[in-house]
Parts: sequence; structure tokens; C-alpha cells
Amino acid sequence: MELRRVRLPLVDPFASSLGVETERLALLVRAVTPAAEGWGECVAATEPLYSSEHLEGAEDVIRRFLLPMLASRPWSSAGELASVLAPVKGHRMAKAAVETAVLDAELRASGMSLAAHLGAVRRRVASGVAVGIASSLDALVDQVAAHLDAGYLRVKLKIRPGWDLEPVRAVRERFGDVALQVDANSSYTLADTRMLAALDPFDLLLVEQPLAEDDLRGHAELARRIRTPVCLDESVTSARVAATAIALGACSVVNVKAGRVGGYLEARRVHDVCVANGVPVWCGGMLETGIGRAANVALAALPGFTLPGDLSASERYFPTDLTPPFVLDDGHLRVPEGAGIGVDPLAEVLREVTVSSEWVPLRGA
Ligand code: NPG
Repeated sequence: MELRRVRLPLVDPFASSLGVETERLALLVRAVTPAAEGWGECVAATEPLYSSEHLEGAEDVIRRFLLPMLASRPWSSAGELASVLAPVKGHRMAKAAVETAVLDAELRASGMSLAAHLGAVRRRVASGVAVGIASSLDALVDQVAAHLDAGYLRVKLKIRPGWDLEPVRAVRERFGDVALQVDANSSYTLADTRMLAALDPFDLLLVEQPLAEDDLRGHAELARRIRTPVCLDESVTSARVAATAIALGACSVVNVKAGRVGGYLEARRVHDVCVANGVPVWCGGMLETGIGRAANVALAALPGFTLPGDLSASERYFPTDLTPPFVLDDGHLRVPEGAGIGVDPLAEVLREVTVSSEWVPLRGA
């Protein structure tokens, strides 16, 4: 296995209640087997502001715990990795990157696409765009106008206390009934219920993760008091938590991110639980390069993904992507059809953006 750090500048700084991202530092995991090579992208950010994981921590866990565990226990396919790695608590983004690399190698060796393996039913997926906290309402409206001109089918606004009602009102007034949702990244408390209820008249598709990650009861309480559907992101760390959240009435929509739940196989189970309960899902994004984006697009092609995802074109974030760019076509991204994740890093770009590389042999596997 290779652990390779890459650094990609972003087109524009991306601001949210979690801070301002000016570049994407990502960790790529590459699984090299006699039959094929596979890639996984670790979505952990450099600082633990979205969840408890962060990039250097994830790299350390992969190097010191996950890979030695894989080397010392018997397993024969990617579907067994989650149980092999179960003794390590948490660290789902680290586990997801390792599982995805192995799964990609396995699928490439057998010639099957990740989309087909997961159960995809679509050849293209609807593309939404996430818009960060802007310097002014005018700047926000200009950004949204440019994204709508590009063809995005839904807009998600980042909100936080002090940047919520006004931006939503400005976008509604200017763009009419555009499909609109907001993401709070857990920046409110139940004491803000009145403010969150003030969003009701704006007919938002959903409000994402208004309260703390561990506050399912609070989300259930809030969901009873506001009309906007409550969607969970950070809170849903597994299919079991998804089932619990739905049973408690804590959400009526779920954002599915493979990194957050430990991999694409668990992400499919989250999808399945939601479908079984009549809860729509959509695919979240974490500023992935083309490697992670390709796998996200495959996931979003499953039948329960009935809302547009945070699945933007490469050029929304990167002047140069690591892979051939994902491009918007009539508001959609095409699901890769090739084996595995269906895309490869461009050798020259990969060389240019690589910050470090380390090989870890997996003897005995
Ligand atoms: O389109 O990839 C994208 C970004 C969508 O807003 C987005 N992601 O909270 O969901 C989020 C947020 C995020 C980005 C979270 C990076 C953590 C890291």
C-alpha cells in the first residue's frame, strides 16, 4: 500500500462555520496487488473541525494500526475489511480510505465498476453546488448566479448564527423557486429554535445538521417545531445510527458520506436503511479530488439518492483536478463506467501535487 499526500490549490477560498479552506490537502491510499491497483481518498481535513478526525491522525492510524492489522489477519476480499478492522474504534475516514483502495483494486481485477457493485440504477447524477459564507449578500448573490448559469440543479448555502435569514432571503428574492437548502454544520442549539423556525416560509428542501453531532434528541425536538425538513450529516456515523435517528424522528432526510460512515459498503447500508424507512438521501461532498468524486458519483447513482448531491464539477474547486475533470452536462455528472472507480490519476498532475509518499508492505495478506 502507498500513502501519498497531495496538495491541490482551490479556485476560491471556501468558508463555513468550520473555517476557511484555501487548498485541499488530501491523503491518497493506493493498494497494489498482483492483479490490479486501486485508489482511495481520505476525506479527513487538516484540522478536526468537521469531526474528530484529521489528516495527520488518519495517516498515523492507517500506518500504525490499520495496515498492520490487515497484514496480520486472514481476509480475502474488501467486504471483510470492516470486520477485520473493527477492533480499532472510530477513525472511519481512515478506514474508508483503506477499504476503498482495496475495493477498487478488487473491482478493477474483476472488471466490474464500483457503481454496478453498489447497485447503481442511473448513468448520470444530478449536481448540486455548495456555496460558502460570502463577504457580503451581493457577493453571495453573484456567486449563486454564476453557479445557476453553469447549470447546477440545486444550491446549498452554508449558514451560521448571524449569517442565516438574510442570505436565504436574498437568494430566494433574487432566484425565485430555485431548489435551495442550508447547512449549519452543527452551529446552533435548541435555544435557536425560533430563528430556525423563521426559515419556514422560504420553502427550503432541508436544513442540514443544525445541532451538535451527538444531539439526536435535540434534533427530534427541533424537527417537531419547524416545518423545514431536518437532515442529518455529522450525526450519522453508521447504518445503525441512521436507523436510530429515523426511529427517534431526528431527521427526515439523510446526507450520506462514505468517509463519515467508514466506507462505501457501509454507505450503501445507510442508503438501504433509509430507503426501507422511506427517507430520501443525497450524497455529501468533502472537497474531494477526482478520485473521491468518482466514487461519490457511483454511490449517488443508487435508487434512494433522490435529491441532488454535493457533486460539483471539478472546476468548481480545482484549477487542475487529479483525474480527467468531471464536467457538468445539463446539470449532471456522468457515472464512470470503467472498472472500479473508473478513473485514474493523471501521472503528471499526481507528480506535481504530491507532497510525500510512503510505501507500506502488506506481507501475509
Ligand atoms: O461540494 O465537496 C463539496 C463540498 C460540500 O459543503 C460541503 N462540504 O460540511 O458537508 C460539509 C462540507 C465539508 C467540506 C465538510 C470539507 C468537511 C470538509
